Amino acid sequence: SQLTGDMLIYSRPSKWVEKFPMAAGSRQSPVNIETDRVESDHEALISKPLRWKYPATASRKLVNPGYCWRIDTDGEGTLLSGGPLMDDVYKLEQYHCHWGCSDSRGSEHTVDGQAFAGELHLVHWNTSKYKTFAEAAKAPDGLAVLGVFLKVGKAHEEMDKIARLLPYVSHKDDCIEINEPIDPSKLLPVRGGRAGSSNSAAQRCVNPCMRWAGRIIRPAENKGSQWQVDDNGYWTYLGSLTTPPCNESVTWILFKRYIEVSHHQLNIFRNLRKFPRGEECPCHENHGVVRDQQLPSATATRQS
Ligand code: GRE
Ligand code: ZN
Repeated sequence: SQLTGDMLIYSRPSKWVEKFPMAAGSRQSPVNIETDRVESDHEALISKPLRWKYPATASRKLVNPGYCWRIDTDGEGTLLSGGPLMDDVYKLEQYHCHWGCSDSRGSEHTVDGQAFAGELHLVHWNTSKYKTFAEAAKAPDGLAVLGVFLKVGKAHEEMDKIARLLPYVSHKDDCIEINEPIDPSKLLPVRGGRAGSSNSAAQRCVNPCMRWAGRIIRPAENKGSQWQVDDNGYWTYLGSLTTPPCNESVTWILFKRYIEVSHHQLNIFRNLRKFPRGEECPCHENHGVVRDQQLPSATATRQS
C-alpha cells in the first residue's frame, strides 16, 4: 500500500518518526533474532499448529510500487491460521520481496546478526475480527506476515515465474494482470515433512519482544484437508510494518529455513526502477571525463 512519500521509504527510520509517530513505538520491526534467547514450548505448538492454504489462482496482479515487487491477491480461498494466530483465520492480501544491492545484505530481519540476500513477505489480515485489510492494518492483532529468508544459490523455479514478468513492470506504478498461476506456497521453505516427528524445533522466544516459535503443518499434496508436520519451525514475535506508517499490527512468523534464489534472479529484482515511466534520470554513465587540456599560457617571453 502506498501510504507515504516515496523518498521517505529510503530515508532513515529516525526520519520516519516526524511523519509517522508509530515508528518510535515499542514493537517495531525488523529485529535481530537472537537464537540463544529462545526456549522450547511444546504444548502450545501441539495444540495449535500453524497451517496455510494458497490456491495458485489467487495471485492476480504484479505491481511495482517503487521500492519492491508486489503481487496482489484476491484472497479467494487463501487461509493462514493456528500457531501464534490461534483460532483466528487470516487471508493473504499480497506478497512482496526485499533485497539489497549486494548478495551479502537485503533481508530486513537478521539472525544472530547475520543478514540474508533477501526476505519475502506474505502479508495476511485477520478476517475473523476485521472487515477490511485497512481496518486490520490498524489493529494490534490485525496482520500476520510470513517471512522467508533468501540465500544465493540455485535458481528458484516459482520465483522465476515472477522474475520473467518483472520487465513488464520495470517502472514505478507499473501493474500487470497475472495470467499463469503463481503459487505462493511454492515459495515457502517447507516440503511436507514427517507426521509425528520430534518436537526439537518447538521453541518459545524469551527475547522481550518475541513470543514463541514452533512446528509447521501444511496440507499433504493432493490430500485435501490433511495436514502434515514439518520439523523445521519458525520464530514468532509481535512487531510492526517495516515501512511507514510502521503500524504495530503484525504477528511475525519467520521460517528458520531459507530458500535459494540465483544471483541472476536477484539482479532482475535490482533492475526495477524507483521512478515512473518518463521521469527517470538514466544513469548510463557516471565516470569523470578528461578535461580540455589547459594550454600553457603563451610561451612566456622573457621581458628583459
Ligand atoms: C512492507 O511494505 O514492506 C510491508 C507491508 C506489510 C507488512 C510487512 C511489510 O506492506 O514489511
Ligand atoms: Zn515487507
